[in-house]
Amino acid sequence: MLRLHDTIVAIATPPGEGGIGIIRISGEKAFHIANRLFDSNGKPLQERPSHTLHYGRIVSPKSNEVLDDVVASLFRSPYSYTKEDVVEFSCHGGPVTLSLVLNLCIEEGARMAEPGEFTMRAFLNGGMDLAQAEAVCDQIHARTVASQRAAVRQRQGELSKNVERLRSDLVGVLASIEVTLDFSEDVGDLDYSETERRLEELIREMERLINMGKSGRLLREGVRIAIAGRPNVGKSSLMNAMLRQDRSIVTPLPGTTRDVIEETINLKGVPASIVDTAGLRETRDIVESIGVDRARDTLRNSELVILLADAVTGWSEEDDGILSSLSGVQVIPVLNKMDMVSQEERECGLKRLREATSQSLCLAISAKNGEGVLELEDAIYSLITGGNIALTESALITNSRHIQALQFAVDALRRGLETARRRLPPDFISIDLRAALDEVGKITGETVTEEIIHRIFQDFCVGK
Ligand SMILES: Nc1nc2c(ncn2[C@@H]2O[C@H](COP(=O)(O)OP(=O)(O)OP(=O)(O)O)[C@@H](O)[C@H]2O)c(=O)[nH]1
Ligand SMILES: [Mg+2]
Repeated sequence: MLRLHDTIVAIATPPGEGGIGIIRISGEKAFHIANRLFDSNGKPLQERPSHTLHYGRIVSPKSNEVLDDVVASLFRSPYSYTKEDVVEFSCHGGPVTLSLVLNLCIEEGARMAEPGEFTMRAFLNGGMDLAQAEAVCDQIHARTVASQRAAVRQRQGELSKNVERLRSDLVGVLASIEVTLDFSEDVGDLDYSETERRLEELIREMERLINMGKSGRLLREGVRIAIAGRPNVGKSSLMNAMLRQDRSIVTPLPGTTRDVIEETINLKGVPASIVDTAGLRETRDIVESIGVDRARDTLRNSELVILLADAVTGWSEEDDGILSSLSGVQVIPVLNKMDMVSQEERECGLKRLREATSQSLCLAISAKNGEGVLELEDAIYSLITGGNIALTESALITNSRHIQALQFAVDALRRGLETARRRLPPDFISIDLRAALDEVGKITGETVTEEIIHRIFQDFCVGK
């Protein structure tokens, strides 16, 4: 249930030690509670103007003990993040100090805030729409500059503006249909071909957004890229080359890597996890065989697998086995150790790789000296973004929830379009348009259920 009437409190800064730690209180009793703890030898906080700062001490009302010297920032409703009365204490940033001050606030009647509850209130009180609220969380979690930029743009309402435009166009079409239901003597019958034209246009525009979202999603959710291959082909060396750091152990012994090793890289703005796995082979070694099982699990759960083969030993039957175990996963075949072979052998090896994998895009690299690694990263980027080079500049839509809502809206509009084409009665069309309107409204939160709201804000941090 949405509880909007309690006054909530949380530590708004990350856990641990820091220069400053902030306690944030929001709700009807924020000023009252803050004032009970705050001693500045002056007027009570309730009588001070909004958007002012006050230096004072936090004193326990029960024991009179001084807990900290702080600065209180005052924001009066509706001019605050949550649109409610808000007081923030900037304390010394130690976890013990902060939890003592937090407890005092709770003793004085505040309730501990749930994750994202401040932002949820901002949304419910009309300070921002749902897409903007979700972008707050995305900005906090952003792992690359491109993801951060996309989140800021969405928080500033760029997506919302587009969605609003779609909504109003949709409402326009709906109105032109419904007016013929109510006042057909005055306005005449529905212009079916005009309705078809407008629906087709709406579908085109929505599909354009959905297509953008297919790669835009990567900025928010990232992508998992695993390296697979026989033992000793150079998987860990490639992992280290892509990380530009010696992360994974490399030795001349086959069976070196036994666990799944995962690290994040910034792939031209896309946050990507690179996963090194154990070399795939039948083995009696119990530790290694657990590693091989884990490798297989990882490969199934990755968006892209770099299938590494060895240029010196060439493509083998084992490689065939590995390839067939990867059916259903997007694979990029790569020939490693090209520094060990002649130009001619390399071309031969690549040709063999293309035939064996039936893929035209096969690359040769040397994980050891770094040759070809940048080209590999470029190829991976184009594969995962579907060739959308401008992704990081233009990502308007990044959230799967929004993409799905648009897809459902398109499905409904297509049904409506079909109805119009068959010249069925106008109220049949309007049912589908209403369904589409409902879906579009879910993006900005006009038509969203309480359950969805809770699910969205669950992923936030406490204090945001
Ligand atoms: N010359 C050359 N040697 C390489 C290259 N890549 C890897 N090696 C060598 O090949 C051996 C195995 O490399 P690793 O990176 O440990 O191979 P791996 O696939 O992770 O092996 P496992 O973890 O055992 O499955 C090491 O001696 C590396 O130095 C390369 O591009 N050129
Ligand atoms: Mg290894």
